[in-house]
Amino acid sequence: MEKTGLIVSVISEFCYVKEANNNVIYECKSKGLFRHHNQRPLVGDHVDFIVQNNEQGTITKIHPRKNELYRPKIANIDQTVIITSLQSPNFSSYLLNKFLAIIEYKGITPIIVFTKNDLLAQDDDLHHKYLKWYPQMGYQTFILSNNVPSPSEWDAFKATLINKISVFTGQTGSGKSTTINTLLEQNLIKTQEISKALGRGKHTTTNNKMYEISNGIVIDTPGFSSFDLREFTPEQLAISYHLFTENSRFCKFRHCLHLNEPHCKIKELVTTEIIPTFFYNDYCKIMSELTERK
Ligand SMILES: Nc1nc2c(ncn2[C@@H]2O[C@H](COP(=O)(O)OP(=O)(O)OP(=O)(O)O)[C@@H](O)[C@H]2O)c(=O)[nH]1
Ligand SMILES: [Zn+2]
Repeated sequence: MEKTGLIVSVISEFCYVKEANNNVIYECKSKGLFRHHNQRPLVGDHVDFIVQNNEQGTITKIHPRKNELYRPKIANIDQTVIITSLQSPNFSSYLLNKFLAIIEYKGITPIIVFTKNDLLAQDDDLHHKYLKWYPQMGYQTFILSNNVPSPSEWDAFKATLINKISVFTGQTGSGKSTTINTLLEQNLIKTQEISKALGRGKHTTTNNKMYEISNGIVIDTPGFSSFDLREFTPEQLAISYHLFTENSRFCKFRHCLHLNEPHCKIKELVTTEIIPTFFYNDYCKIMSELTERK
């Protein structure tokens, strides 16, 4: 019988497929066919599969992907939650903006979650200098603490996860796992650690961990420090952020890199404080990192 489902885990040659509209997970092999076409099933793939016996099956078709990431290997991501700690490790706008560039360039919606708000002193000017700018630039932003959770802020954050495939990313130690645990502990939400459902707990350390939260899938990427910039060109970086994508066409020069070119719309937006100076300076730093490498 042919079914459709979602790949929730890939462990060596096996794919674990959650059947659409229920919680049954089938252990499936993919037909050798895919290998010949250089097509490998990924977590997040929507697939057709045939069940032979019990909970074992064969994947017969991988549906077209709307996007895919290489590190971690995941397809059809709806959004990436960038977990950014305000202290220990210290806030780095440069690191956050690097994440944003890659995520936005791939057409994936970013959600910024600032964690460890409890460690920040009342009079800290981080908010004034940096944090307040992100929502002003149009980013969905949450300021949270796992130690002193504020219910309304957490509820608003949880609502963004409903029915979505969300990848949690961020610097190591920023609080990805802790934030997922806080979500799991809040009993209003339906939870299931998919790797547990697979009964293969011992494999989970080598894999991204997946959870069902708010009827969506949340993927943790432990020990994953930053995205790979290798596939990024300066021209792509120049149109990566949504404000840059929308406004680059008003630059005088096509393929303007917004550095020393005259009549650059992006630099004009910096002057008028639509784009904050620190954001632009980080952009220049990422750009020089890209061009030095070439
Ligand atoms: N004070 C405070 N500590 C936090 C908060 N969130 C996480 N932590 C602590 O920060 C440390 C790192 O958190 P993790 O959740 O392990 O970080 P991670 O991003 O999953 O790290 P990796 O698995 O290495 O990628 C732990 O000691 C947490 O207890 C917070 O909101 N406030
Ligand atoms: Zn420009």
